[in-house]
Amino acid sequence: MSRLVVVSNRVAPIQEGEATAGGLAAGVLDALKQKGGLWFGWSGEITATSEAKPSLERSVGQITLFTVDLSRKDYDEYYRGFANDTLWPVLHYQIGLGHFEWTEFEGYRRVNELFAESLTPLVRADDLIWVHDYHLLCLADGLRARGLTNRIGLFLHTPFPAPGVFMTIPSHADLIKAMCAYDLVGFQTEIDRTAFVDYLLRHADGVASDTVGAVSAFGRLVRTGVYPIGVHVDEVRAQAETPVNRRQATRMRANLMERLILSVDRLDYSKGLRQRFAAFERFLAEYPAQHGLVTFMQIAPPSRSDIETYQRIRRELEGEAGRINGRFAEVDWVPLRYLNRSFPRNVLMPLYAEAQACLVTPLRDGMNLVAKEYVAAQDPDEPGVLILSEFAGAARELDAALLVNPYDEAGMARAMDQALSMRVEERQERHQAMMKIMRTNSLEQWRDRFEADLRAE
Ligand code: GDG
Repeated sequence: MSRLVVVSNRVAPIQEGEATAGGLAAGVLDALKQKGGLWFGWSGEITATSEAKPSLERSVGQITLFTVDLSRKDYDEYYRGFANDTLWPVLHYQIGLGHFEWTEFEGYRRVNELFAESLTPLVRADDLIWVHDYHLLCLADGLRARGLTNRIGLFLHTPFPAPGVFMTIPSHADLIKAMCAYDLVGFQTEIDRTAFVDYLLRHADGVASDTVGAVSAFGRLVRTGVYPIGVHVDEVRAQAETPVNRRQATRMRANLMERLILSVDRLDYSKGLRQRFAAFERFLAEYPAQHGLVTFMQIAPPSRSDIETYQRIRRELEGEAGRINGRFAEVDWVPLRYLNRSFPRNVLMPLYAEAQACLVTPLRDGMNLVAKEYVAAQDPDEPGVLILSEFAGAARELDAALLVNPYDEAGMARAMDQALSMRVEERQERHQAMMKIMRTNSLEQWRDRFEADLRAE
């Protein structure tokens, strides 16, 4: 069987047994762990110049990692600029936060070309190439220009917005044309897939093909599909239950109040942390009976901290956490614990199991693996309650959660109260329903279905 070649922005920080704050990492590592293959990406190093000279980073089991370094200019224009300061906000419907510069778009294209140039000599004729995420929308175009006829697929971990939103990016037409060089483009939900197809049909002279989900555009046939990413449910529960892990969580838990509401997110404006803090404040104001009983713990490891919008959200949250605690805390009770750092996974999973409720309220999210991990970590006899944003991809599957609108502070406050007072039978019923879906849409399924579809004629 042909080899799998995985390409994603980063490779270096992802090692087995090491903490990582990105969902893609877990999925990609898993995809490669069993069958083996090659993984290519940026080393994380910034050097004087970018050179299309891939170096063998290391071999982990059956996986061989190749990386390239980036120059400061490339990093600034491609990664910090176009990918994270233009594409990321727009893909998450945050048009007002997006900032566009043509020079940065050129940097983005240049790095996609650099990846293509570096990867081409490593690829064998029958390799299957699986590219990940919004950093590399133009990679297949670069590989085709170098004569590669391999199957090349793209999986977008983020949402794909309605065409009108995507078209606020001045270079939208170039991006879409480049995306049509892929054979298969995979999305987390049907909403995202439909938005992409809609763009092709209405704005790119695309023609729907007889093959379901396929569109002819720019002289190529692009197939599209929906592949909701999942988690290893049994592995998560096992980690949550392991006695040695559990002891640490119990110790942490002992210092908190009776009821724990937990949130875990990369520190990112798309995760709706500001709105969530406001909703918790509303909850404290409207449900005084909960005072002294409940702790809301927000774990938020910093990410992309050299981008101004990320620095701003960090400052805002620090201020808000202090203000809310100042308003409600008692000498023996601090309602909000805001932890601006990451924790090892073997601490996080048992902590999920300790929490009566988990607040996952992004303004938009491709999927959101925290929601799925929380459900998987629960004791089936005494499960906690997931409060989930209707704008997270996960809400399409986990509709037995308490679904909320992250812009509705009062609604979220109500959901917190409902979660903390929900009877055990209802909690079990909701938990079972979600587990059933998660077992069907597992991480293995995600990987195998995408790979099979990419392979298929
Ligand atoms: C992108 C899309 C999509 C978080 N804090 C710590 C930590 N984490 C882990 C979680 C979870 C992962 O990071 C976060 O995954 P999410 O899915 O929630 O979010 P993104 O990073 O934005 O991921 C997203 C995902 O790709 C996969 O397709 O679901 O929509 O935006 O696994 O547990 N892990 C450790 N310490 C932490 O402090 N060890």
